[in-house]
Amino acid sequence: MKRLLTIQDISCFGKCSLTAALPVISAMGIETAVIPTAVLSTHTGSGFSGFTFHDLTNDIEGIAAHWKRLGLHFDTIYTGYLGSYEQVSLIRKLIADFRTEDTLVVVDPVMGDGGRLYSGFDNKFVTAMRSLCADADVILPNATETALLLGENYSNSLTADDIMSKLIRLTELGCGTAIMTGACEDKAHNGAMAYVRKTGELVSASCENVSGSFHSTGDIFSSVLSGGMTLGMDIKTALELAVDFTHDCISATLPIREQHWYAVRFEPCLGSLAERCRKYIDV
Ligand code: PXL
Repeated sequence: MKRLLTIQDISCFGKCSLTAALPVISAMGIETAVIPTAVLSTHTGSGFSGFTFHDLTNDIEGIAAHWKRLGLHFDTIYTGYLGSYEQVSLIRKLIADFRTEDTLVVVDPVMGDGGRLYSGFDNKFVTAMRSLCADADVILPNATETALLLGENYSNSLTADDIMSKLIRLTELGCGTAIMTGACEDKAHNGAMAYVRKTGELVSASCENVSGSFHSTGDIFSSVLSGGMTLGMDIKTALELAVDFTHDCISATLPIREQHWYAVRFEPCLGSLAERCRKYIDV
C-alpha cells in the first residue's frame, strides 16, 4: 500500500487543507499520514473573520524525530498551507531526512489567490516558499502564487504563451515539474497546465469553466494530483483526474452554493474518485 505524508493546517471548519486532503487521498486508496502546521477555527478566506490560529511549529521536529526512530517511509511528501515562516526550514530538513531515491515531493505553495496574499503572509514568507519549491519534484501554484514566486505582477488574463513562459521560469526555481492551476488556453475552459523540465513536455487538462471562485478547490486539486502520481499515474492521467474531480466537486456545490459558500462539496464525489483509482491499487 502506498503511503503519503501531507503537511498542512487543520482548519476545523471550512473543508480545506487537511480536512479535505485526508478524505480525498484516503478515498484514492493511499495511506495518509499528517503533520498539522497550525490549528485554526476556520480558514482565513473571505467570509470568515475573527478566526483563532494556533501555530504548531514547535511540534514538527519532535514528530519527525519519533518517526525517524520508527523507521517510517513515505512514498510521497506533499506540503500545503504552512503556519509560519520558520516552518519552511524545518520542513526542508524533514524532506531531506525522509527522502529516498523514489520519494515524490509535491509542494503546493499556498500563499494567496485572486491577486492577493492570504492574511498573515508577507514577502519574507514568499522568499522562504521559493526555497521550498527548489526542493520539490512538482509544484502547483495558482496564478497569484506564480506571480509571487516569479516576483512579477499578477494578471488574470494570461495567454497560453504567457503561461508556458511562466511555467518554464517556475522550473528554474529548481523543481522538476511546474503545474499552474486555474490555467487554460481559452476562457470557456478551466484546468491546469504543466511543464516537465526534463523532457520539455507541456501537458494540459481542461474542463468547462464555471464562473466565480470556489474556495478549497486548490487543495482538492493538489490532493488528487499528489495521490494520482503516488499511485503511478503519468502526469497527463493525474492532471485529468484532478481536473475532473475538482469540476465534479464544483458541480455538486452549485445547487447549494449560497449555504455552502466556504468550500466545495466533495463528499458525493468520493465514490467515483475511488472507482477511477481502483485499477492502480495493489489489492
Ligand atoms: O485553501 C487554502 C487554505 C488553507 N488553509 C488555510 C487557508 C487557506 C485559504 O484561505 O486560509 C488556513
